[in-house]
Amino acid sequence: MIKRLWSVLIVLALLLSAAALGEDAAPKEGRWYEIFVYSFSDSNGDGIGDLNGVRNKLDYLEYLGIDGIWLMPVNPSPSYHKYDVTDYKDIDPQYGTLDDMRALVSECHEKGIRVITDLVLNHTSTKHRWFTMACGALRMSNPANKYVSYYNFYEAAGPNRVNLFGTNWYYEEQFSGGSMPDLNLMNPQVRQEIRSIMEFWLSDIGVDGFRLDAVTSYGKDILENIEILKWVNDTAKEIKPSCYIVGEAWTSLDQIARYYESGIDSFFLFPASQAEGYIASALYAMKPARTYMKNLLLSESKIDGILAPFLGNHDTARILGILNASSNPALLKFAHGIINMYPGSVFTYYGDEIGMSGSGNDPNKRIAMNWSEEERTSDPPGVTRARYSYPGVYQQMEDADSPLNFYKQINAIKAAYPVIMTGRSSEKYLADKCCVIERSDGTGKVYIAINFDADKSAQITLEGAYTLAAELLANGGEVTLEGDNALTLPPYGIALLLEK
Ligand SMILES: [Ca+2]
Ligand SMILES: [Ca+2]
Repeated sequence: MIKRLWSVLIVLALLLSAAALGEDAAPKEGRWYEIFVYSFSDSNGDGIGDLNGVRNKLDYLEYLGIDGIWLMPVNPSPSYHKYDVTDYKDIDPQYGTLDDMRALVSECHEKGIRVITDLVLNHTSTKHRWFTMACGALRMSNPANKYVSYYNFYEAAGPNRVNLFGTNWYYEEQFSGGSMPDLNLMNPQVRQEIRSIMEFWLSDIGVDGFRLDAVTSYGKDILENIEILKWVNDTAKEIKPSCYIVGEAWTSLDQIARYYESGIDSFFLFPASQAEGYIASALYAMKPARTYMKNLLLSESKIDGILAPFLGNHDTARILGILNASSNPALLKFAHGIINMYPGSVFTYYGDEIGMSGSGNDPNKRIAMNWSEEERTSDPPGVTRARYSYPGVYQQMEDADSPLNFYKQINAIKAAYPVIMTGRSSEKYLADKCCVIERSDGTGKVYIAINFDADKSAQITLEGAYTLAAELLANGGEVTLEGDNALTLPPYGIALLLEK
């Protein structure tokens, strides 16, 4: 009997450790999709996107073949974008309820989709209770009140300081001329609050991690920022070891590389995005393959962690306009193709997969997701230009050659060859307009061949023997591999090879 009990216990222990291993061993690299809830999908007819709207689109997220979604802030906030939070443990009523959020997370998990949410720690709303308590105390000449120490108050004016009306006090504020006061992240009481907020989201709601807003503004300098980030990371991983955290450090590659010292899993690879970024500049360079290869290898050599490349996000002009690709779907597809051949976690901003446009003021970059002409949310307030160059989702689903189906194909290939995401790169072949990257780690090895030429095929003769594993043809044509090593790639063609 005792012997049997022991064997049952051993089997149980094995099962438990396998389950724990399974969770912790899941690679953090993945295919991520950024959603602005306001503009994504409306479930209750008020015109504003909401959490149940996202739930209604889970089939679409599954169709895309992504590993996870990043929800821009969902907390109560007086602004449409919600980056100024008034309550870190609730959902903005425009978006729904905590129960809706729990349901969204659990339904995503059923489909194998991870969920991370924006965690805006640098500042709160002026309407957050902590700030109104602090201001009330200062107006009563009580600077010793604990909430005063939650923020950075000064008795003198200075840069990034806003006068507290009716007093001689000034508070630190960096982003909006007064409505987003900076928290004092060096204050242990503030950190206790943050620990409790992270416990709430990771344990009670069940999210899989966070996107950290504005980390370069956390403290007084980069050393302080890294120290705060290290604390955030250690605390979050203590609560949920498997959680994935990605930070917004909108700065140079060298500075981004330093931020990885905090232990945070990823920082967005801003130098790859936008008009001057690695992708757009490679596409317009005289020697695009050399430009692409150089920046890829440079990023990997400097960064010790998971890269997080992206073409654009809610703060940048959309890639469609940057590339002037409104009537050049091949170029749009190819841009998605080559950003996705970076290792790590590639983030796609909602709508970029269908070629949505947006530039100028912030709301223009956050217009309604184009499901169809009949099915869109209202645009966020302040939009001055909302134009759609490509058909909506439903129409693109029916067209095998659409940008949407090309993006879906990219994700399917990455699922079949996850070493694309988890491996590291080295140069196998390089010419001005075509290159072959070796991508490998302990789990496998693939060769990624890319032809950057918009008009001409590329002929590449490789050493060794290969088989053709997959192809991504942004501009049609055909890939051929003759005699195990003579590869022909059509214009804007990408091929995956395996060693024979
Ligand atoms: Ca709604
Ligand atoms: Ca700050």
